[in-house]
Amino acid sequence: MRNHEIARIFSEIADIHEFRGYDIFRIRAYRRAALNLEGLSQPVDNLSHKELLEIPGIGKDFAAKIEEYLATGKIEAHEKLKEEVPLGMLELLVIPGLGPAKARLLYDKLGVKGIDDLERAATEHRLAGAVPKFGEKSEENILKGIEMVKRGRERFPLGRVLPLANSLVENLRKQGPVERIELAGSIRRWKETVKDIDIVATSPDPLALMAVFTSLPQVTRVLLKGPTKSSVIVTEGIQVDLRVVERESYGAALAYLTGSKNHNVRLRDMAVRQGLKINEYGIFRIEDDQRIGGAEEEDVYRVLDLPFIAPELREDSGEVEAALSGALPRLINLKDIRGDLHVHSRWSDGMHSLEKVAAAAKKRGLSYIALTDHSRSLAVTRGLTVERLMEQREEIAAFNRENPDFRVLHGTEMDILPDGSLDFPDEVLRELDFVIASIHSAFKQPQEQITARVAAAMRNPWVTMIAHPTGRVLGEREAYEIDMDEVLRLAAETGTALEINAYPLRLDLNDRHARRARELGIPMAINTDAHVVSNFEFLPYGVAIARRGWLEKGNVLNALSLPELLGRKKKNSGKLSKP
Ligand code: DGT
Ligand code: CA
Ligand code: ZN
Repeated sequence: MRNHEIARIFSEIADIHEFRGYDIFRIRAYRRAALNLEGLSQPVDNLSHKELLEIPGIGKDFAAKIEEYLATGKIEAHEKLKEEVPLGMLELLVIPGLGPAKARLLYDKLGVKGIDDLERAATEHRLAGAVPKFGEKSEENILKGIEMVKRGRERFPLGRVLPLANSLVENLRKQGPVERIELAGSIRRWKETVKDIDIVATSPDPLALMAVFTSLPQVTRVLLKGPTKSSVIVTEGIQVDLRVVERESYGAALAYLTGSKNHNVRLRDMAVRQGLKINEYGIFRIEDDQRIGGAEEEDVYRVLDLPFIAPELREDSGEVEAALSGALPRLINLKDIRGDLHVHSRWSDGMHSLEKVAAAAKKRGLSYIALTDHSRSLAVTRGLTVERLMEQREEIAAFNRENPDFRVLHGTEMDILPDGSLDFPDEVLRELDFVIASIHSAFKQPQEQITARVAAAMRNPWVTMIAHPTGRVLGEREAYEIDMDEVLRLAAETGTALEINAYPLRLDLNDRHARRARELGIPMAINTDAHVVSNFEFLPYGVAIARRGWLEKGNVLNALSLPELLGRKKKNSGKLSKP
């Protein structure tokens, strides 16, 4: 959606304004407009001028800028502003712990104009003298941040690449000539980060298709153009490879290019032992080179007498053995998800009313949500006091009375405070339907301390679930030093659910943790943590991580019907949530 592109430009304008020391109200206005654009459920392309003005935070000036972007693909004011800041400055702003204001100080005092300057200054301990309250520890953190940003340049978060990849496939399908076309590689396996975009297709006129591909509007550079393979660089610097193959080879090529490499090696070895050869062109009998399949991907598994193995499992992490012994999991599907147990509204830092959130969830096919706004200590999110929590309870009860076909559970996303205590006392928690505990502060505590915080929360009989248990944000923040072995052990012991947070930059727990959680019988939940209704669209990412973790429907709390969910009990408590 272009909403996202425009939102990014607005926040970049805000950053530049802040770097230049412009008017704080103007900066806030841009940030607010950006946030509201992200939260919009329809594409801005479809909105009339009048409807644009109805978006909160969008006045005449911003509406004109949006229209300018839709018409020309850029915003002149933004282009001008970019010339006013040194090249490389904007790149600096993505480093955690370094906002526009600090970047400005470093520029003024040390002449830092880009990431390489910054790295040198931090290594030479010159930052501390330039920025107030900056010490050796901060310099270390900046260096870590630089490393993460540099690493992030090589692999891209799936959530940033997949929408782009889908739009490329859509374009090719429309402009053709194309018969069959699909994404392959790590994207098709839903790996959390990907190096590039791999596409496989068949076409009656491969050269014509390649000509369309290399001149798509997203393409910024053509690396290679041939009748069977072309490679281009698209916006954001991502490489895209398109392979056009013969019809009889499509399935074999798709399997080959989906990978993983190690999975394919296993299959090929098995094939050779049976006198067969599997490659990207097809499946052949070795003795006479006779083709025995390859048009369909299923052929590859069929000739080896294996059941079809879902792309998400193809990591050579036991899936071939499981397929051989009939022990493949019956993976959870998106349509199995019946509710979302982690959702925010404007009672705290969400953007929409309870009604709007519930309506959007229902439209996505869900039959219940837990409204889990933040708790009182998290002031930046306007966390709820006990008093407001009780007011919210009334609103939810009234809503449920009027909407018998959907259910809003009353929950909280309660902060686990730095000293390990919980933000609400048990008398309050026992009144709620669903209690999430999670960490939003003191991320840098040593392992023992931060693990003990989460452990204390799990031991509390009223805490149903730990949200985003490791705290990592891809490309922004590493996981806390938390001891996951201990967390998983205690979750199993207490019956506390663990979340797979579907927000594409979180995906927390990740696939490996999810798989261990399944082995330990820990109840899991796949939630969007929606702050705006468009976030419900992130659910497929969470389901994909669950599938990569071998989860079945039975492992996932929000695949239960509402009565089943409410009937569940936590091991160390009389109830999981209140019936
Ligand atoms: P990444 O790093 O996120 O791009 O991960 P993949 O798995 O997409 O890796 P990529 O793009 O290098 O290659 C796509 C697929 O092509 C890979 O999953 C398996 C296949 N492939 C690539 N290189 C080789 C190779 O040297 N040998 C074999 N057997 N297969 C390969
Ligand atoms: Ca790839
Ligand atoms: Zn949340």
